[in-house]
Amino acid sequence: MTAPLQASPSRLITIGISHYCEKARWALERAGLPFVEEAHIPGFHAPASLLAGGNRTVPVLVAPGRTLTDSTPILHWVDEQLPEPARLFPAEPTLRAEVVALEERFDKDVGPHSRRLTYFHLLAHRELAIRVLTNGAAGLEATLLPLMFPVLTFIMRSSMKIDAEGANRSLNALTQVIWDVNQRLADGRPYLCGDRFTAADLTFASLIYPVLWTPELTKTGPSVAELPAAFSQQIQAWRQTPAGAFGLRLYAQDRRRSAWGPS
Ligand SMILES: N[C@@H](CCC(=O)N[C@@H](CS)C(=O)NCC(=O)O)C(=O)O
Repeated sequence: MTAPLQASPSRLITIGISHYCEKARWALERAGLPFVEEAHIPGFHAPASLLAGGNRTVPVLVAPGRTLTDSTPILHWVDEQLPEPARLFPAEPTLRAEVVALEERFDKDVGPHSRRLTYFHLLAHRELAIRVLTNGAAGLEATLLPLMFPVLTFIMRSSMKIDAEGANRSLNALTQVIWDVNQRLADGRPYLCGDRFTAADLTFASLIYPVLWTPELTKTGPSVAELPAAFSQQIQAWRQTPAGAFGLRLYAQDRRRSAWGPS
């Protein structure tokens, strides 16, 4: 199989560290579709999203002839460019329904919770939080972030209900999903929906990645050992579950794997 040629690259508007953006980025990279990422620091993403035709959140993909404002339609659009065996959503109806249901569940039950728990632990540590939020970015946004930090964190805390009670709810929600994924993997299957890498795997791994603190996050950010002790201990505990080990394996084995097979 050979990757198709796309006339002009798409624009992917992101928050660099966002896991929903990582989900879209992974799908695009896997399919070999050309895109230019415009990564922002939280807070600065909103005008960029709106100007690109989004509804304030990211990712937004400005593709030839279409603008997609949510990670799930982005995955479906990517799939339209791929032949069936390489697709994230298989054609076979039963398998497809299973993948769609899991993808939706992880969007709802992992994404908001891994984000809230991560921010709950990080935002209390100004220098660490600035390092993570900047994610290696330079330029005006990175310069302004320290000045805007108090306002930005106030808005983040109130809009995402980042407090001890919210963090506890998120801890419980994530524990439940990890338990369910452990059960699903107990029969030794290589992927969540059988023997094929699907949108369920990609969505689980990308949305859980902050609370596994995968190597993607340590490239420019702090190591697990540098994180607040309670957060670091939770990450270590989850890494040792079958679901956590599975998420790490997907990053090690599948994150750079092309949908088109070995090149
Ligand atoms: N359902 C959306 C969720 C996207 C989302 O929550 N994005 C976050 C970044 S992780 C965002 O833009 N937050 C900033 C905001 O709400 O203004 C998707 O799957 O794309």
